[in-house]
Amino acid sequence: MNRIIFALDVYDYNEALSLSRELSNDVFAIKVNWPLVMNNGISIVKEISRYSNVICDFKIADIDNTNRLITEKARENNAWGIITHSFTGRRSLKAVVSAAGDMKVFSLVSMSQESFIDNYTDDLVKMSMEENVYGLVAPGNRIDILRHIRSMSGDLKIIAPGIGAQGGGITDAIMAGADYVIIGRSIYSDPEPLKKVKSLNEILGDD
Ligand code: O7E
Repeated sequence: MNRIIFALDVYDYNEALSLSRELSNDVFAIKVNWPLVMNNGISIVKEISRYSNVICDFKIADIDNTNRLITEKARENNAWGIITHSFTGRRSLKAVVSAAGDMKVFSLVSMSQESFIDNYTDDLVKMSMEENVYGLVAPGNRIDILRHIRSMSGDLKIIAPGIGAQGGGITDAIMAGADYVIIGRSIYSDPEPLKKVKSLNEILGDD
């Protein structure tokens, strides 16, 4: 069992593929964000899905129809999961959930940096639960907020960024209720990414 979601925030095609191949057995999923897709196109999602679960972090935050169009592209390219904002409201969130099919939908309810979303977190958690998302994105470096979100969100999966480069501790985040931790720079900027992942898994007691 692995609880690390690797944030593959690089531009380069060869680097992305080689990191995906190298780390896929030791992470739960690989999160793909705009930098990689902007440089390589959406088909990079399908390529990486040959090695790992892929979560498309497209930070979807638009009207229902545009959300649907973006979600369908992720699905077409074999994504395992998709991350959407929820502050855009119920109609937008519904569009993602309905277009996602079997893909897991994660709704962001609080960021790893202070933001205006903090004023609405409770409402966003409630709405996300009512709309049957699979999980939430909550900050792994703001432990009180993470703990609060965990207490509200039943058995929804929580994935938590903010570990390492943004100051959060991996064990703290898991203890506060994260099911998975999202980690980017601390892994891909390390001279030995695989060794780094293995050492993080060891800290968590995961193999
Ligand atoms: O700081 P790093 O390098 O470990 O990377 C963290 C990753 O999580 C990076 O891809 C960033 O875009 C993402 N993230 C946050 O850091 N904070 C958030 O609040 C939310 C996300 C995220 O995944 O956004 C989903 C909308």
